[in-house]
Amino acid sequence: MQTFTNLVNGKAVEAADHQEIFNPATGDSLGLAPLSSEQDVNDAVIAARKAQKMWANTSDQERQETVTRVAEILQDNSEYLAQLVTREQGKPLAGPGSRFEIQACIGWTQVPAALSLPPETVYEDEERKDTLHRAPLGVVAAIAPWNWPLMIAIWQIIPAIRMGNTVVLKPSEYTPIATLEMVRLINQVLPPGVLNTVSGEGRIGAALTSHPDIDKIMFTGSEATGRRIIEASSRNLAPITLELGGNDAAIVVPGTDAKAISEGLFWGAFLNMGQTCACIKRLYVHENDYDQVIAALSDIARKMPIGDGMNDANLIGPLQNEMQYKKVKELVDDARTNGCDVMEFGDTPEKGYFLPVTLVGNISDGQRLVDEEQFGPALPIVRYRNLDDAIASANGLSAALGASIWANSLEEAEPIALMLEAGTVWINQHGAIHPMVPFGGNKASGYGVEFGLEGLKAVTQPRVISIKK
Ligand code: TXE
Repeated sequence: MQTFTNLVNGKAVEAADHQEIFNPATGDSLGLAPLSSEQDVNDAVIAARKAQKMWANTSDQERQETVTRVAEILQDNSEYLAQLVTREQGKPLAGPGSRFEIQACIGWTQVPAALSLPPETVYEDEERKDTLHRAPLGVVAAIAPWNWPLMIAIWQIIPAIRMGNTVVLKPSEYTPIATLEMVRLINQVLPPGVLNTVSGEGRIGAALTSHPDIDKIMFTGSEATGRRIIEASSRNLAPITLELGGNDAAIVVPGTDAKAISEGLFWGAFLNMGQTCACIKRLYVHENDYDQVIAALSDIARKMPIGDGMNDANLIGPLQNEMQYKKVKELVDDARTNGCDVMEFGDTPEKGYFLPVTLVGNISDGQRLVDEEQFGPALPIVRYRNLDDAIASANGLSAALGASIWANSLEEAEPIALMLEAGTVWINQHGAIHPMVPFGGNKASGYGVEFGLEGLKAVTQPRVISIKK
């Protein structure tokens, strides 16, 4: 059985303990992942601290070139990494699956490589000149989730490194192997200590985020853990970028052509079996359009091939883990018990954490499947009578990562978009993130943004040089 290792100061670290990782589609073993100790966390932070001054002193151009080489390594190993992601995380190779995830990793590496934050003159008159410089923060603790294990790790690692920080990354305990392999590969072009890993459960994440020598925390995960991390950061005063998932609403404006939007709605909701932070998690449809929208979505759902994602024919895979599988099942069962219309599509294999593609009609706000983040392939479709009610529903929860408006024309959609409380409001698309476009949550979905120039600023600290003329 293969044993995977963490990497600290450019070297593989033997762990005292391990956990076995299994393929969620087949139950097959993938190998042993390391379980770090608190001492390992300390060693990784020390290594990152030691490397940081040297790394910050390299030229901007040198760091750009290094990050560009990281993108090349990802490209050269893209099929190997995609297959590992499918076997560990479950998303299919095909469609918007693991090959798509690796291509996203490459894009989210190339773009920060090409961006820079040169000094900026913020004020000047006859007597003075004030210039804002962006200095690295120092050592970044990155805590990654299991839904897009490589892509989200890249979102955390690359801007940090690009701006002269060093990183200690902890992958999710559900999906450590592909991430550790990615780190091993990209370390070929990084100086020792620039990127280090620790692995294990929340306890190890807590040891890392509360470590006194951490200067910045990047976290994507649940709201409950986000709150714990905020408390932990009182030990190191590290600023935090917090992406805490969402319960994104999509509103279909009355009279919108259901067929024209159905493909976008479908993948907006079922991307990665719904295990995506910015997925459509509740769909609001006018009562006159309700039947057509359900029929159009059912047509797509009926044809969706479900199964082991290593088979290129399959577009829907298993849930990643038992916790999530049980949670989604529980929310759908709750809706069924309450008399909702549960429509299930597709033949699910007997083995593995598979659930059918599920549309749930005859449901309303206040039911658990609507109000709680299901993070799975079960979409509640809520009828509305007045657009104002749908807008109030969309804004009615504390989660506020994304939202979307679906309409025949921009004239109809844009005024509604401005009324929605969310970090991003998409029009006729959902979850359409881009490496140049800032992304982050409002309200309980977190704070701070990632991507683009704003994302780079978030891993720097401003330093002003003020000159008397
Ligand atoms: O999340 P956790 P889990 C949602 C989704 C899911 C739920 C729970 O609804 O059902 O969260 O998932 C690390 N200090 N999302 O249990 O616990 C942990 O080891 C520091 C939405 O996986 O938040 C892992 O690496 N770190 C989300 C990471 O935090 C700690 C994506 C996320 O785990 C820690 C994933 C602590 N005290 C789940 N405790 C999104 N935003 O898209 C745990 N961790």
